[in-house]
Amino acid sequence: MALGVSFGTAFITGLISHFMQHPPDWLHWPSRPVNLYRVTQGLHVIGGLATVPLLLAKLWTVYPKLLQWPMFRSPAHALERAVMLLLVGGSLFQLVTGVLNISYWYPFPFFFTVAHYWTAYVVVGALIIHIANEWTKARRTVMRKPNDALDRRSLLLSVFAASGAVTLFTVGETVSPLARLALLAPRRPGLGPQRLPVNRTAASAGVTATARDPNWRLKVTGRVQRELSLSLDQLRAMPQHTVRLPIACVEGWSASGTWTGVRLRDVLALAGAPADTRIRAESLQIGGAYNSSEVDPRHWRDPDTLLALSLNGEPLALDHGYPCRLIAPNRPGVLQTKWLKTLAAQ
Ligand SMILES: Nc1nc2c(c(=O)[nH]1)N[C@H]1C(S)=C(S)[C@@H](COP(=O)(O)O)O[C@H]1N2
Ligand SMILES: [Mo]
Repeated sequence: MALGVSFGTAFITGLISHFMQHPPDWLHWPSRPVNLYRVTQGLHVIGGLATVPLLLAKLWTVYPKLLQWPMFRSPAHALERAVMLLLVGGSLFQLVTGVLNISYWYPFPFFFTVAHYWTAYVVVGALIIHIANEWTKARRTVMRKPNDALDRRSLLLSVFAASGAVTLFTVGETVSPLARLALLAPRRPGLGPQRLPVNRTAASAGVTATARDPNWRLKVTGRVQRELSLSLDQLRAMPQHTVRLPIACVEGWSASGTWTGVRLRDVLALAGAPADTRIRAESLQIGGAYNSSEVDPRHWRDPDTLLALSLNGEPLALDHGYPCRLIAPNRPGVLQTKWLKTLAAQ
């Protein structure tokens, strides 16, 4: 039952994350509450980690069935076993690839997000069939007082203790008062330049020279009345706003910062961009999966959506996107594009 709940939660929060990053035309994701994605993705990743002991314990209790003989008693039994193969194989695949992904280790030949996304449907499909098949039997077992109640209790207690320990030692990657306990987490709030973690550094993005170029300009192009080319000084001369917003990485860690800069909507008003346009924010970074992102109208019209020039009271560090980066409420970290070069109205 615990596995059913945790897989269900992972599936829903995973779909949220997927469709936030790949929104179909009819879906307009709200920009509020500002911490919503931080919560759903924290649940996805930390809940997923806490699921590892649950799944291992479950497999340990059922593995003798793997060796049962004859392998297939009937066509129906063969089909049932095929579904179990998908369920067990798929579940292990999701947990293993998820853990490897947040550890930045990619020993597999496929692209993580695509494989993790499609396997989720296979696992949930197989899980629904499995629950339907086992419902009556499981109900009976749960209701009945087991003759080895002590064994069952100690097994459950140790499994939940293991799950709880995993949670306790990772949850600090998003709940900052517990940051010091986040020993199992790959990123910790507070660690990094300007007290904020960094995933992709300027050096690894290959922008150290272009980002420091004194002739850097922010270009506003596309479906606008006036194209703009703004220097850093011109951006600094516009009305500045300060907001407190998190970077909420898809890998589960998140941390709030105090960002100061120009409202995206002010710059777009200056350029005369239409109210319904989507903005493509492009980085100086050449190549890489996250060198651009799209900002839908709900997000760019939000007063908290900034072209940030400073973080925690200092000019933006190079690794945080100097000279100018996007920061918007309720958006995955991958869409908070650093080292901006162009805003193109679609
Ligand atoms: N140009 C560019 N911007 C980027 C990225 C990137 O790889 N390239 N990574 C994104 C990811 S995955 C995250 S979580 C945030 C992290 O921002 P920070 O390094 O300032 O904490 O930046 C985002 N912006
Ligand atoms: Mo990220």
